[in-house]
Amino acid sequence: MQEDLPLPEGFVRDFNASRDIEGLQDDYQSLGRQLRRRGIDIEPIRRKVAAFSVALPTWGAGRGGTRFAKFPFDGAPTSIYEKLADCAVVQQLCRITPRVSPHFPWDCVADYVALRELGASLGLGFDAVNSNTFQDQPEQKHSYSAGSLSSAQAAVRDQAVDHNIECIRIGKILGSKAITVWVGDGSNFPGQQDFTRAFDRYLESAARIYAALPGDWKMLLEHKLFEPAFYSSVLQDWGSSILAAQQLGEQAYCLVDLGHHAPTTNIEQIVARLHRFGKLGGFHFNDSKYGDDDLDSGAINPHQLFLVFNELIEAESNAKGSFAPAYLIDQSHNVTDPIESMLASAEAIVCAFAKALIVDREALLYAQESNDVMMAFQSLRQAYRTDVTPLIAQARVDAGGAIDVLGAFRASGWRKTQARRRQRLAPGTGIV
Ligand code: AFD
Ligand code: MN
Ligand code: MN
Repeated sequence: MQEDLPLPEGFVRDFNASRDIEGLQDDYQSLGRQLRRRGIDIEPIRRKVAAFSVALPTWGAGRGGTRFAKFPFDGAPTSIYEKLADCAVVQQLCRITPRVSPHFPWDCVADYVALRELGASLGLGFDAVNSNTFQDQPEQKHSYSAGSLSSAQAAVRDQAVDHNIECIRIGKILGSKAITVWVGDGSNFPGQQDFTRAFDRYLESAARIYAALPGDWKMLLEHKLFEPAFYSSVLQDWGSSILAAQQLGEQAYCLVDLGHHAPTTNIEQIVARLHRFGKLGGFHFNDSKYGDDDLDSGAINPHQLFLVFNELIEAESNAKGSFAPAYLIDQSHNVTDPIESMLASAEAIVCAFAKALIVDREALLYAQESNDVMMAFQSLRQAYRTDVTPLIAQARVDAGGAIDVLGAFRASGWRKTQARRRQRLAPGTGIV
């Protein structure tokens, strides 16, 4: 498939040539010497960084918003086609986001074969599909106002199950290999819902979706502690999620969204626990200060992001069977240009990954086994303190990406060009 990349052929090359490529090479060599003094060869690390990837959310290309307002911006994408073009700009500049994760019915089209081909021409594949039974659609027969997969009404559950099975059908055409199911089911008042009967209804519906999975697919169960105004949610934490995944079967896994826990939750410990029982399905990366804020990954708590990746590197080194968690950026871009936030977030995520790769795991293990608290902590702290940005940038440039992703995006004039081409969205109607 001939790639029809959104930015002109040669734009990245010319941009890089106008920047200090030699300076970057010096910094990379210097980091290599620093790591060599620790007994670490930078080249295998660079190769792993070059092979790293994280998917982009189609919905992240559009304007996000709060419960109260959404403030559109000029040049915002107004269709899945324009979202794909924006995601392709991210990939063309950063080189580590080669897949998008679509969301239905927001991304429904008449021809999914053509959509898959358009994605391929833009250098994009399709990752997990996302179903949506947390909103009512205009022509929908039964409302989800009292729940969807866990609804007390069988007709509502049937409609929600059918929607998920339709998402699987679409995903098969797009080349996806997983479906992520997040439901906004729960209760607002004590007594509104019987906890057990609601969870049993959720499990029964999830089993019907699971039965429709192709043999090489995964079903990712995304738990979430609360929504504003909630008293309880049906799949509220990793405990309920692993119980459900274990009951559903070996193709069911737990999906950890970094914003879906009570503040102060030790998320990296959840990662270790889910992996230990073979149920770690993947992550939705974002950051938060108070709730499910969907802020840019690493913007608030980069240390937590590093600790999550430290557990992932540890898990991969003692993987039981395959280790292939799905990585997705799941953010809401309320005030920034979504492309800039996705570029910055992809870089923060791969930085955390690279820092976790340079943890001296032998020294860490030795310190842990000998109860040397300070040296165990310093094993992590030394890696976290290391500036890996030259490594990230060199790997990106070697892969044909930009030496400075935000500078390149702004120099491209992409958003201004799109503002002239794309329809202006009225306030409050920003595309989800
Ligand atoms: C919302 C939910 C959840 C889900 C995402 C996409 O909180 O994170 O994964 O929408 O459906 O952010
Ligand atoms: Mn999510
Ligand atoms: Mn969320």
